[in-house]
Amino acid sequence: MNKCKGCGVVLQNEDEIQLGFTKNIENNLCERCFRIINYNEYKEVVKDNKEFIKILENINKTKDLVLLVVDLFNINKIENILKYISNDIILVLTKRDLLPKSVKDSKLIEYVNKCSKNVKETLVISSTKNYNFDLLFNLVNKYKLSKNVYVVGYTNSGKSTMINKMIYNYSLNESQITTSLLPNTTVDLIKVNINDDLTLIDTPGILDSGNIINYIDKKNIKKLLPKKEIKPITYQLKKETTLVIEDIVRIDSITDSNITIFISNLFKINRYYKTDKLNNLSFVKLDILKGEDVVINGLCFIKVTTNCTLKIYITKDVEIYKRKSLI
Ligand SMILES: Nc1nc2c(ncn2[C@@H]2O[C@H](COP(=O)(O)OP(=O)(O)O)[C@@H](O)[C@H]2O)c(=O)[nH]1
Ligand SMILES: [Mg+2]
Repeated sequence: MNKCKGCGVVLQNEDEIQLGFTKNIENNLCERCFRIINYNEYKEVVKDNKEFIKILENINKTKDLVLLVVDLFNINKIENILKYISNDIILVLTKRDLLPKSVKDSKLIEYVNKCSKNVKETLVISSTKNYNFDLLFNLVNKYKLSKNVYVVGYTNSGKSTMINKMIYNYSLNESQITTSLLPNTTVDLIKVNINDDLTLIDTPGILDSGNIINYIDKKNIKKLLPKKEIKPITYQLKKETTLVIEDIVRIDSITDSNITIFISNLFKINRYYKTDKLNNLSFVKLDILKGEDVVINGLCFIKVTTNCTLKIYITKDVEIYKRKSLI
């Protein structure tokens, strides 16, 4: 039984529609991975979180070390995963390169401090910048209980990219796992031998149904993930002023407000006074205190520096919540 080296699916050459199809069963990659890697074409796979929870339950039985990979832009929802894991955990906060350099790593680590007693260590990395990988590698070797170490987290958090960087840095093995902007790229468990004493096991991620990635078109999906460090934009808004981010979200300042938006620099933001743009979308109205952020899941976060009221219009299934300021 051959498995695809890109996504972990069992290869088959019988049914073109089903996952794992390849014309030649001797290939290393399924056709879907081949197309993602070579043509940036993506075929949607719908996965059920039940499957992912079953994987976590099986990981629990092993007692092996778990690397829980968390995208720094989606730092708040880790409890949903932690509740399934009783193994020792190293919490890996990734995509550091996208947050402003001025923010201290220690502040980010402090933010998630004591989220679970299983967490042995927390560190901040960037896979694209190869930042802190020696530290990660040392911690993995220090805490692993057998040669197997599982890598888990939300889909798109950066698990496969991190493993590829581990391969690049520390392994003679050359094969790479498929990564992409879109959810559900990794389909099944993939064992990656880093050396004789260490095997990293990649897993498909849990889907976050409130993430905007599930609800916007391909053109905008490409913009969601910034290519370089985010330059936050600060606005002092008079009441009845509105910010419109392309055709995706509308933010009304009901009171005067002072806000800083952390969003991919690829999106254009326009300011209006008394507009009716996008007011057909559903909305939430939030009273926000100084020292809080509003998170629009998967799109941006907004740091608020004076108490204010914002009304946010967006497609109804996208989750919006308040949290203690991250930065
Ligand atoms: N800027 C930046 N992007 C990253 C980093 N790690 C992963 N990504 C991007 O995040 C997206 C999802 O990564 P992937 O590894 O496929 O996520 P997975 O679903 O958790 O395996 C891809 O577009 C990656 O290029 C990082 O450290 N910095
Ligand atoms: Mg993956």
